[in-house]
Amino acid sequence: MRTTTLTVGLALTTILATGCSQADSTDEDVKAPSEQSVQPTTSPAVTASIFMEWDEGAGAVTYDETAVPVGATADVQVRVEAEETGVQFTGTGLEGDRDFGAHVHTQPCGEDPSDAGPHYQDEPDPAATEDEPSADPAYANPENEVWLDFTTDADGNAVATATVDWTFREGEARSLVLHDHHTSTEHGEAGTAGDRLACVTVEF
Ligand SMILES: [Cu+2]
Repeated sequence: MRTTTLTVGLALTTILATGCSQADSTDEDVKAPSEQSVQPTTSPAVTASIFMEWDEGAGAVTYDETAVPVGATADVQVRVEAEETGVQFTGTGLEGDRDFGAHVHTQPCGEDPSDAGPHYQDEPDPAATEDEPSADPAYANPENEVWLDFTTDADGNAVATATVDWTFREGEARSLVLHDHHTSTEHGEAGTAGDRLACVTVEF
């Protein structure tokens, strides 16, 4: 019983607010679009998704419907500016008053929570393997990875932001994973945050 047709991965491309400030004179309406000063892309790229059970093409998947109910929403904004990358997560309809860990991972979401792969690292940990992902605080830290831990309010809403001084390698950062608790920084456990509760596919 899945009535999810319209909610699959609503990817909202950024809409630039052009044409809002030109009401002063009708004579100016003939100005060609090319003459308007459109700034280069400082606007964030936005991926807006609604959590659902796994299905082919799902933009956001829940693996724990108590923490992340079907119908909860995720909005991920990515802004690149002067070699810095800012990521903002906004969630609604999540379990209230709850801690979550959250990181950018390397693979898109899948049916299995592990499908999202390990964390994206700016400088990859040379000791990491497929079976033993990086847990060395020298690499698994919020400067070398993107961590977006948050705590929801009583209504299940949350906003988390992170800024790093590097940019993603294209095609190598492809999801945001929500975890069971805030992220550990201890040696051997650095970067771990418990079970994977949900996943949002994002092309960072
Ligand atoms: Cu993670």
